[in-house]
Amino acid sequence: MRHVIICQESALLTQAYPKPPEHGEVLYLVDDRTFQRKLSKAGHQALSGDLRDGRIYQRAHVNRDDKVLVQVRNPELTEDIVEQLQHVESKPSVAVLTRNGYLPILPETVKHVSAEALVAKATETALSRSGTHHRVQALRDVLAPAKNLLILVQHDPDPDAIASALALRTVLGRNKTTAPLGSFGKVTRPENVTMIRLLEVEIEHLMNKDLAHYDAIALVDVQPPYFGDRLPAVDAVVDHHPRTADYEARYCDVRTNFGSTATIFVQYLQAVGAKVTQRLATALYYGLKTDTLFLGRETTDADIEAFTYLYPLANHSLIRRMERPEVPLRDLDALGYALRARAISGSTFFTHVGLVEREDVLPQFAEFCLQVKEIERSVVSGIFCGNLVVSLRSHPHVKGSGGLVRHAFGQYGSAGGHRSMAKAVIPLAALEEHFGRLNDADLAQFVQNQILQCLGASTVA
Ligand SMILES: [Mn+2]
Repeated sequence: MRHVIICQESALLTQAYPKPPEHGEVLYLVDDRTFQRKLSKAGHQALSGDLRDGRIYQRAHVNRDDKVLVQVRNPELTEDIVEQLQHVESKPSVAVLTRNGYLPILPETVKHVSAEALVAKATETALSRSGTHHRVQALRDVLAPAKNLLILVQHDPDPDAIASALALRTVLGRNKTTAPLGSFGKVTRPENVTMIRLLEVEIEHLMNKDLAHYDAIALVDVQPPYFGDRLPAVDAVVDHHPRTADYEARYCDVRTNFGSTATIFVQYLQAVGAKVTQRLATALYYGLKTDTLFLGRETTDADIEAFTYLYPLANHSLIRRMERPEVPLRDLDALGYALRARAISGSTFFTHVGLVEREDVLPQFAEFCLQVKEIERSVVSGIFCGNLVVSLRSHPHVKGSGGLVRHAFGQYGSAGGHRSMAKAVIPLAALEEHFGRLNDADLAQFVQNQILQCLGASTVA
């Protein structure tokens, strides 16, 4: 593959290819002998001649494997050159770089780029990075004096929060000793548990009294009102959720139009030219992906740019393992049995798996059962750590999963969720207090009855 650059001295293109690139050849075609000698002296291949005369293109053996870029000052000359290139027998790819808003008349196959538009886009990026760099500087100034900095996240931190915390550490040039990640709760969602295990992220479980140990607190993906009056003064807040109440923080960057806090941190990292490791990129990519439901929800250009930046840097096989946790071999038999012992009522699929080794097998299985033909809602239950765990999944158009599960099981344990995914965790002890001893068949029946009662249906086929 060869680039053929048809240009005059001072053309932007001669600056774009200052040295012969290592891969692929570059040939300059120019109309001025002095300029040609200058290019040759600099180590370039160059031919000179009348650019309006087809013979120069024959001499250069221009052909369909070439990529031809044209930039000359005179618009008529541009059109003449393109005309000559139309006569080359095996057609090369041709692009024209124009300036001063001039749009030459070109055949459809020849594409045109405006130098002004290119420059405008590049300068816009540089300007916005300069602005972001100022912000990062302010953030660093606020947090630098702290010997012990606490990076605090929600009670059950999600991938966006965890990734943002790691990114803040990188932006500040700190480590887990001088800037530990802390939460008053713990990670419970199976995917998130897998994420912190695979990426070796440590999250300290905090008690109120632990706060005295820190000289500064930074909140990521969350804001002070979330913690009630539990926190002393907060030093920095970086988040994308709407402000729910007034608060003070020495540094505050809240961007509600962004799909994730990870997006804000990608901009920080890019602005300061920080080295983004594969681990950090993987975390940020996963955070951005889960918070925006794979760019399907509340996504802005900034999110898409962050996604494009992170995609080639992230470890996708790790992401796969976070999204689709492995099924332990022992649980496979339970799943096989559960599939045969299914119950279907209308478009709702029920199955009870019994004792499982890993809790995340249940939502994964519920996801699978949702694929059964004509099924719109799947309810999978099982026993994990002395609890009856119920996982519900539904097609996107079947709403209200969270409400349904809350109605059905809220009185016995914790229950809730979103539109299309929900979960209940009920201590078996609490159930047996109500109903006496229960075997797996009883539990299966209990789950079905509770759900069907709430759905207003009564038959199980
Ligand atoms: Mn978030």
